[in-house]
Amino acid sequence: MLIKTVKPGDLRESAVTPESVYLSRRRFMGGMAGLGAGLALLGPGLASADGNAETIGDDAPEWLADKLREARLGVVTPDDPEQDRLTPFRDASTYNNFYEFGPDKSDPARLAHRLQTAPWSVVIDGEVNNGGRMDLEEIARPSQFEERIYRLRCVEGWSMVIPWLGIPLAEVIRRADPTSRAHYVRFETLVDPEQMPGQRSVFSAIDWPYVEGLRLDEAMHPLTLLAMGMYGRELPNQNGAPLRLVVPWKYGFKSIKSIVRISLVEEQPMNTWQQIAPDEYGFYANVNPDVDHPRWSQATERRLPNTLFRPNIIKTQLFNGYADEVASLYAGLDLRTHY
Ligand SMILES: Nc1nc2c(c(=O)[nH]1)N[C@H]1C(S)=C(S)[C@@H](COP(=O)(O)O)O[C@H]1N2
Ligand SMILES: [Mo]
Repeated sequence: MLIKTVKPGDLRESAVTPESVYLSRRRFMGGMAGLGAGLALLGPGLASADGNAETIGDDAPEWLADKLREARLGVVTPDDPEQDRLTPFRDASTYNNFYEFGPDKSDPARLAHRLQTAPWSVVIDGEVNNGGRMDLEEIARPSQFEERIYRLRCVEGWSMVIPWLGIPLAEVIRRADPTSRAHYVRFETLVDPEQMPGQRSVFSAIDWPYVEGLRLDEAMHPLTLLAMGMYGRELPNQNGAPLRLVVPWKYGFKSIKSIVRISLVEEQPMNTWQQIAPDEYGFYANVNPDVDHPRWSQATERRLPNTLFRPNIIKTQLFNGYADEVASLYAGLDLRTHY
């Protein structure tokens, strides 16, 4: 698998983008992109060409619209030019898991528009020398936004390819200046039953807030992204606006949405799905075709969009195809017991 990292000095996307991705981007553009369109591809045209996505700046605060516009292409997943075509924005923004808005795939798109995403602040605390409550803009301002085209593999057995926009989590953590006791990072989603109907449901098994965690070295890995946009625009609320984690080599449940707290901690945090069903969901949750879920195989996945006549079942790859980049993080760890 090929991951192309673009150096800050590279300005012409067509010169540095692997052919397959460049083609997928052109397909996504509906044939509107000219060769050598360069960074213009990352501008509002990318969003509007799709016909579904809104234009950057419609809803985003001005500072965020500027950051999204200035994004450069970072890391992409060009593995297979047919399989790894971008998932249409419409599928990525209507087929969601976001239990705060309900258990059905259609609940978040239907109900998340209620969520107020500006102003938004995040508390950074725990084992840090430079923590505190920060405005989203304060968190984002010092970093260059990047576009990252990643696979997203849900533990339920479906997957997508999504172009995220955001900043490396490592930069935010570095600025918080962790102490020597910081070994893990713990994340929390907003709790607000008024805005999040799923949190009012008596049927939910989740003990809110939704919590996730990473080992510090996983959090500092260059592939780990804090996303504030996708498909050239701000994040739709149903995808975790205004700030969500994206860890492409792990099952989707690790990629926690609508984050309000990032804590550097000494002990391994208990994450929501492990708390609910520890035999089925662990802390690591690395994508692994050889370790089945107790109730289903993880050897294959259904790549969206699919139909009855084109089920689009593909082979799942170890670490979701990012093994070259991340396998060394797990040297000596038994992936069967540490699922
Ligand atoms: N706060 C919160 N984050 C969450 C979830 C959730 O229910 N609540 N679902 C997770 C799961 S199971 C998946 S597969 C991804 C889905 O992200 P998407 O809807 O943007 O595709 O979000 C993850 N992040
Ligand atoms: Mo998931």
